[in-house]
Amino acid sequence: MNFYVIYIQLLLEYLFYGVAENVGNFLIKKDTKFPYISSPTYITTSKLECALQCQKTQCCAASFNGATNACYFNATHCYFQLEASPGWEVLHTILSKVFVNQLTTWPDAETQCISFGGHLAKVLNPVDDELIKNVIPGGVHYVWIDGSDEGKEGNWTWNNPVENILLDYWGPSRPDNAGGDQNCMIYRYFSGEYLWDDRECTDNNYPFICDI
Ligand SMILES: [Ca+2]
Ligand SMILES: [Ca+2]
Repeated sequence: MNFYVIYIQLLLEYLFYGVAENVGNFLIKKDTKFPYISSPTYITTSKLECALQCQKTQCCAASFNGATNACYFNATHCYFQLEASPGWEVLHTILSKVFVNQLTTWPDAETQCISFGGHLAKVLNPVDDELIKNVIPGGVHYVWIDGSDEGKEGNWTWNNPVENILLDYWGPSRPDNAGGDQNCMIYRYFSGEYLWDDRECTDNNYPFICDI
């Protein structure tokens, strides 16, 4: 993989003094929790490699351009309000939510997440919910995540490791176990927002999100 490290002093200035401004291909909004950004790095890679490389170097958020495979990430500080310009999307990788745009079954999604060094994404707190919604590209209406009730109908848990599901982001009247065999969890776009639904685990139709 080729890496090009670019230090952009302007970025520091904007984050110290500006609220929101375009920097190159980025729109950076100041985050009051983290007063400055340092050592931004530009690489050319795929989105997954962008996220994995960001994760390896403990960056908190990356911006990825799908047209050029360019990846730009911050090595030391998280910017929850960092927004990408058109054509770019923001990956929050230290909090480990990585969208993988391959349509597959729930078990295969988990296998692939394991191959990346993680598992299907869990929602253990409201930040997880927000991060997942942030990494789902526009127009994608179904995305596998980790929950299932395969062990016992109606007993929903996170897997790997097994944990109780403490939050409730279920969609209207969900889980409904429609057809009698819906045992795997998905984020689904319900008229304006992403909420949980249960689907057949063998549906070979959905991208997924890993915790890596
Ligand atoms: Ca079920
Ligand atoms: Ca359902």
